[in-house]
Formats: sequence, structure tokens, C-alpha cells
Amino acid sequence: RHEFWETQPVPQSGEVVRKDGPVHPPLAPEQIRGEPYPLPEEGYAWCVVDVESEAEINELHELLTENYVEDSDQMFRFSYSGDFLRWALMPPGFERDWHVGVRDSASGALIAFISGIPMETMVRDKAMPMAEINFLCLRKGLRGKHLTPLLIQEVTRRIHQKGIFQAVYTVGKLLLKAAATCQYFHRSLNPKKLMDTGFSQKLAGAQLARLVSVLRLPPMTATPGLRLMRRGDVGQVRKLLNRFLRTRYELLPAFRTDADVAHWLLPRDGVVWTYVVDDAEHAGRISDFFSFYSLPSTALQPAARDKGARRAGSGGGGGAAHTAVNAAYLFYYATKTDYAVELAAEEKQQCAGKNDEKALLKEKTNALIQHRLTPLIADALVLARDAGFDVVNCLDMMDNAMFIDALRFGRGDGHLRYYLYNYMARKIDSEKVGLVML
Ligand code: EN5
Repeated sequence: RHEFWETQPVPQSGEVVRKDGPVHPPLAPEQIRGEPYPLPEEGYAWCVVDVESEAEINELHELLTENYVEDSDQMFRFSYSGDFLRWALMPPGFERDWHVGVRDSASGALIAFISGIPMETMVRDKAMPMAEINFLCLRKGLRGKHLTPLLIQEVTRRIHQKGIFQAVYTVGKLLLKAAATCQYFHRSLNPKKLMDTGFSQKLAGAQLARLVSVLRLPPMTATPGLRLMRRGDVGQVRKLLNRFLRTRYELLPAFRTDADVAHWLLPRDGVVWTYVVDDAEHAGRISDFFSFYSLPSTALQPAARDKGARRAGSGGGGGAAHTAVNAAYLFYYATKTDYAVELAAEEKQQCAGKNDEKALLKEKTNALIQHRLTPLIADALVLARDAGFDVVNCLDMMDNAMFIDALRFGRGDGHLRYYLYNYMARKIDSEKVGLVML
């Protein structure tokens, strides 16, 4: 069934992983192929997509908007903006030639793409330089020609050449064996539009009115000291985030430098929003932060689903047909948990010796986060609404389960599966996943 993946250094179908570790050791330079893999058909050529070029970023945006990931019913397709792709593909230390394209030699058209970016990643206390693989996409007409394994092998070869032998990637579908499986959840901000585009179940009358009232959000955010992140916050946010991720999760990125945090978290128009809580009592101290990014999906048959639009003719006249669902996706967040140490110490004194110190601290930390996180993400919903988003999406990763029900997120029909290349890991629970992939 998975002819290609059965040849790769990944756990195989029935395989039970008992101990974490690489499948093969680092390769010596002479073990790494020196030239690109030959493409199967005449008339195709490898290229580097230069994401610093406005023209080439537009080509990539178009390839993806027409051909990238759809939901299982082919009703929506991701549409990453050019600005988003520049952000996603040019982090500090990015490698130009890990932006692998294939062009049709005759027309010059971009027909396939795969990318890698460097990111230090931790799997249960083991930190490794890794590549994050993303945006694997083939033009629809080229499926079934065995090009995908070639794209994967070619980007792998280029990554090996830089001395990196592990990678992480996410896919909606189940391949051989996932390291972690997460589910999507959605929080409706604009129920009418979600119904019109077929994103959510249609309701009418009293049911619709009840839903609208249940989903209504406060006019303003509630957290004192909440403001957009600025450059001067980078150092504190880095420390806060790394600490939070390391103490709570089993698959996580390591933000090694301030430049990493500046790149991934400083607000960018139309791409990523990050808010910090500037602690009122300790002026200038950042106690918490959260972020979200913009990833719209094109609604593929809006007219066919909207009787009004159909009656009015092809896509016009009677009210604008929606073409995109504007979704905000929760990105990283963190909250200070120092206070839990005091709480645990206090309780330990009261019932001396009875409680296991570690378990007690864990319990206090969880209670603290639970108490802090729900109102923070409630504010994120308000800010996403004010920024014009129709829905906020997240996965059941990190500590998201703590607020999913309270903030009226509903289960989606999609999954996101995490895979590791050349690293066997025991199964990672969804709430232990601390790595967000775009
Ligand atoms: C790149 N590294 O399936 C790979 N999206 O639930 C990325 N469903 O939007 C792979 N089917 O449930 C990404 N509405 C894999 C995900 C691919 C896209 C995908 C799902 C995630 C999705 C929506 C629309 C479904 C349309 C019919 C969905 C339910 C409505 C929702 C219920 C709860 C209350 C709010 C509204």
C-alpha cells in the first residue's frame, strides 16, 4: 500500500516503538548523493523557487491556491497568501535550495513544490537540528505519476547535504504510523457566513437565533495590560515560551535565538498577530502571551450551495457570494507558572510529607494554567473577530483541551498527523504536542 514509505527510515505499519532514537546514524558526505534525482519524464526540470522574488512568490501562491490541501469533501482549499509564504519559508538560517520546485520546461510553469526550513526540535528532552517539511504540492493533472517520492527524496538529499538527518512533517491523512494524531476544532465568529459557505451546518429560525446568542462575544478584551507584542518584548517572550514548552510538552521547537522569536512572533500585517500581557504590578514584565495566524480557505462551490446566488444567475446579482472563509489559527502561547512553585510549597507544609512534590507541583501548575488560559484565549477570539476573521481554528494539542468546551469550539471533521523522519518515537499524546506547523 505504501510502496515508498516502506523504503524510508520511518516506523513501519505494525511496528511498536519501545525506545526513542534515530533509525540510522548521520551519513558521511560520500554516502550522500551529489546530484539531483533524475525526473521521470522529459520536459520537467528542478528549480529553486526564489521566495525573495515577488513574481516567484506569486507563482507559488497560485500553485498552492489551485492545488493544495482540501478537506475530505473537497469543499474548501487552503489559500496561503504571498506574505504568509514569505514568513513561513524565510526564518533565520533558511536555505534557499530547500525551496524545491519543478517547472515544465516548455511553458516554464511551476508544476510542483516541496519545502524544508531549519528548526531545532525536541522530542522528549532530546534536542536535534531538524528540517520542517511543508507545502508539498503537485498540480492536479500530475498526480499518480510517482513524482511525490522524488520531491521528498530530493528535498531530503539537500537537507542531508547540510548535515541534518531528522525531519518533522504533518499530513491530514494517515500514512504508515504517526508520531502523534491531533483533531481540528473550530470556534465560529460569523455563523451566518460559515453556514452560507457550507463550512458549518445550516440552521434557521429559533435554532439559528439561539446559536447566534450563545456565540456572542464581549465587545472588548478583558485582560488588563493586553497589548500587541513589540520588538522590546522578544527576549522575555523567548524565555517564557521556551520554559513553558519544555516543561509541558514532548514534541516542541527550541527557539534558540531572539531572531527566531522575532521572526515567528512579531506581528506582521495580515499574517500573524501576537499579544502580550504587560503585567501591571511589575511594569514591563510579560506574564503571558498568545498568537494566531491567518490562513483563509477558498470555498470551492459557494454558488451551488447558495440557492439565492443560483437564482440570481452565475455568481452575482443577489448578494455577494462568499469565496473564502477567513480563518485564524491559534499559534503559540505561554503563561508564567512561577507562582505554582509557591502554591505547591505552601500546601506541602500544610500536609507535610504526605504529597509527592513533583505531582503536587504539576497539579498546581495545571490549575494555574487552566485559570489563566481560558480568559486569555477568550480575548484572542475577540481580537480575531475584530480583525475580520470568520472562525478560529485550533487542534487538541498543547493545553487547548482546557478551553475548547468553555469557549465553544466544536469538533471539526479533519485530523492533523505528525510524522518524524529518521527518528523513532513512542506515541506522543495530542496534548503533549507543543509544535505548531503552518
Ligand atoms: C501541511 N503540513 O480537513 C498539511 N479541515 O476540521 C496540512 N472542517 O475545516 C494538512 N468536510 O469541520 C491539513 N466544519 C489537514 C486538514 C485539511 C483541511 C480539513 C477541516 C478540519 C475543516 C470544517 C469544514 C468541513 C466541510 C465538510 C468543519 C464543521 C463546522 C464547525 C463545527 C463546530 C462548530 C463550528 C463549526
